Amino acid sequence: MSEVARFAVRGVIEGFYGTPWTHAERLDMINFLGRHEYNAYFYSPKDDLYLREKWMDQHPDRAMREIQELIEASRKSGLQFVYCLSPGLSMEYASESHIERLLVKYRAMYDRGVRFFSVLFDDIPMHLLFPADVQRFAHLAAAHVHTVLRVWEEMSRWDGEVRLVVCPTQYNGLGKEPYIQHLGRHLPKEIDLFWTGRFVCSPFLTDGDAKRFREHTGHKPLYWDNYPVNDLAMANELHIGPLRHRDPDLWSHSAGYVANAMSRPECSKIPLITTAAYLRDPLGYDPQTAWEAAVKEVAGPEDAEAFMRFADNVQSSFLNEVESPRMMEALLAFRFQFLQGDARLAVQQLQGLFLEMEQSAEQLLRGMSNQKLAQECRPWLEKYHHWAKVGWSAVGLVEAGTNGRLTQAAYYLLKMKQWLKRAEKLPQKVCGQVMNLFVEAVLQEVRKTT
Ligand code: LOG
Repeated sequence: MSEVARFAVRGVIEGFYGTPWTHAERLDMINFLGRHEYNAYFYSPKDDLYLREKWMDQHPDRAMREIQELIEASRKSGLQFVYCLSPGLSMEYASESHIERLLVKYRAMYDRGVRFFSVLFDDIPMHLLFPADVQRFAHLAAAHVHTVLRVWEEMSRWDGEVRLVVCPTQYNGLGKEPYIQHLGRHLPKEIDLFWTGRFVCSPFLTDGDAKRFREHTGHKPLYWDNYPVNDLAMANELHIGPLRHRDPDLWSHSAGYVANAMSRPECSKIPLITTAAYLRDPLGYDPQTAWEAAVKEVAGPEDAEAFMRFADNVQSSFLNEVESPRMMEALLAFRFQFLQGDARLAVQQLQGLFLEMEQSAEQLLRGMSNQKLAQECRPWLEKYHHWAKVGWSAVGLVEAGTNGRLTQAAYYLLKMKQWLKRAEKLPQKVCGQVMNLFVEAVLQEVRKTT
């Protein structure tokens, strides 16, 4: 561990819903994580049947061979491979044979060299599902305590050092909710608890909340940060912006930090590089600087500038409400300049902006040196391109209209509407509401003058 990297666990979890990473993507990611001073990779794609729905069944031979390779690759990259199981959809906690089956799965990984394990109880019903459980346990937390303690008891007897982390069913909030308090207070301190902060996707992670979590549960939280993950309701957002709003002292109040990644591994690398910068030096972390460096590294030096222009319009998420700051500023300046200053210059400047936008879109769409990145971003890039065309036609319309060239204005109006239709057909989030508002303002002017 480098001297300045102070979070004890610096991990990435493949913990999203949606298409799991391929074996090649995982190997590449593990290598990447090692280079960026992460020290743990949590293997837990929600859609891998053998980790959740079929948690009782052994992985098919091929998957087993691949897992073996991942374990080996992790070791070489200086990472712990963390094997996670999510049995809660069908586990009868009171059943000793279910506990046995769980242990058989973990043991198979232990025999292959894994020493870090996780039991995930997230995203399952908050109540007990089986009559035998209802009879035996007062509530879900009691059943989970029983299960984890049984697993821990067995694991601790295996000869090597093992580590266990549990994801509670209630994994966000204040830490004083009855379920998590019960869980925390009945599990030994060396078992870590995952926590996503106040919310599933927490805009802020603070020292104060971490301290309170510890007071209530008796455990320092192991942060499971739901960024950059963009699954389910967030699927139209591409989380390529930098990590923000994580307190600089979090490392001393937590058991570690684990980022949940996107099902798009190449795109994930951009925010994950910024996260690595935060983990390395939380106090000195500057999102913008880290972001620019990350884009340069992932997009490559030839495409970095164009990609940064694009990314500037694809940065909003629960971490950041601001979208398209550069464009926003240019549009405000345009309005002012057009109405009260030099209208011709105003038009020229805005035309320049949309032209630059179109050129960067075309450069990136034509083919980037990082083809995988281009492919993963494609729908967002297309929308970015369409917005450039919308903007370009809108400026043409304003210019022709205010200079009395009505046929030309009609042509631009038509073009603008065509491109608008194409842009709006794509559900991906690009430019937030900024372009829609601009178009609306232009259309209002058109209505006034016709
Ligand atoms: C899941 C996670 C998912 C994420 C974001 C946790 C602990 N579990 O609401 O697998 O990727 O939200 O949608 C989750 O966060 N549940």
